[in-house]
Amino acid sequence: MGAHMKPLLAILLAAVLAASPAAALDEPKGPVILTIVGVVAEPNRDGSAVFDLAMLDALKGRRAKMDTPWTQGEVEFSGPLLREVLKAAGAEGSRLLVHALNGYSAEVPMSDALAMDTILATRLDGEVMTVRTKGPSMLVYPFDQDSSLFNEKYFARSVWQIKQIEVVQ
Ligand SMILES: Nc1nc2c(c(=O)[nH]1)N[C@H]1C(S)=C(S)[C@@H](COP(=O)(O)O)O[C@H]1N2
Ligand SMILES: [Mo]
Repeated sequence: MGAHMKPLLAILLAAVLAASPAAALDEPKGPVILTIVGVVAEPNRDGSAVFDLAMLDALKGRRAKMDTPWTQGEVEFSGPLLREVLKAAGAEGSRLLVHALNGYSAEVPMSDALAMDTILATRLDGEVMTVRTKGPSMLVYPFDQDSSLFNEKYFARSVWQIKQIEVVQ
């Protein structure tokens, strides 16, 4: 092999090595709005997976128009699918403990993320949800897809002002 090939190989090797960490979770550039703790295989900060709004926006999401007990008339929630957030974090477990800023928490079976189009809504009618409007994120069930979900069992799991999701084995 000619000596002139070596720099090219070095560049290719560097490119391959640089590409591998891209599969892991990026570092948040903006304020952290969600922390996933517990069984997390893709941590990006102190063993946990932290997300800013841009990271959540980059994930496959859903927008859904629906009525809820907390809103007036039909509204549109949008945000990443919960299962995509969990996948990005490498979360593996049987249940989730969803903790809110106000101290409320709810236990959510992993199947609610995997078998349902639950979203971690970050926007209400296109506007970023602030703490004042039940943000920075809210667990929204697909009430528009399945009206049988419209009951107290799922209302109690509809945690708003989410701070942290704990993944339990
Ligand atoms: N952050 C947060 N989310 C929450 C709650 C809460 O207190 N804080 N209450 C839960 C319960 S028990 C129910 S039934 C629904 C509806 O609560 P509301 O009737 O007080 O609006 O929201 C759920 N999500
Ligand atoms: Mo409730």
